[in-house]
Amino acid sequence: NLLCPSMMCAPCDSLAREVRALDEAGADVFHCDVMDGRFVPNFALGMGDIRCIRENTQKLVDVHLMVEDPGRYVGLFSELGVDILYVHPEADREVVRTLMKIRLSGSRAGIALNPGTSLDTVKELLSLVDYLMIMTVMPGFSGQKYLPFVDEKLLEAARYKSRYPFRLMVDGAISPETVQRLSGMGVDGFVLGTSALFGKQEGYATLIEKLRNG
Ligand code: S6P
Ligand code: MG
Repeated sequence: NLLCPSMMCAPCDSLAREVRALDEAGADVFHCDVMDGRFVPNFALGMGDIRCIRENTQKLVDVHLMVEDPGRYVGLFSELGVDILYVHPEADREVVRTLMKIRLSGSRAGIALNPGTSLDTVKELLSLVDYLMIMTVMPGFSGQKYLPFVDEKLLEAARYKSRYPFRLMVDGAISPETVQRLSGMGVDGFVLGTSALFGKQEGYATLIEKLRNG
């Protein structure tokens, strides 16, 4: 399982220190949410934050672009040394070109799908991606409730794994119980925010260890 702390949920006093603590505690991928106030009604991490995260870990760094026309920004993020770039097909009329551009830039390509987006509309993209991230909340905010109707899409996505080599990820309201349950359904990676990792009594190492070993 890939455990991916959602860095927009990290305490704000020292980003560099949080990154090093999460790295040491066993995090696999640093998940960086970027929002433009248009595709979603909110703003999130900026270039300076992502640069800081990149500079403080050797682990994988992903950027989840919740922006209109994400293809315009591929160069910007690949120059920062981001390992995985997620785009929303809902926000991109040229998504095939964008995914090819991401791979050409040397990063891994991912698509993120809103809860209401059917897999049927994107199955043609599955041979072009290394990661498929299914949103289990509407993108834009942390601290929301898990949308149970997405389970059916997760089962369907897991079946596509036998045909395409992508990793199946989930993002939104992922609790320790959800990690257990969805692992059993074939999910490979989990974005961890306020429901599983941040603002808890226990330290990162304990929480991550429990999430890994149930
Ligand atoms: C939501 C964003 C997510 C959140 C994450 C927070 O727009 O893409 O990555 O940061 O879902 O986790 P939680 O447990 O607060 O929902
Ligand atoms: Mg995200």
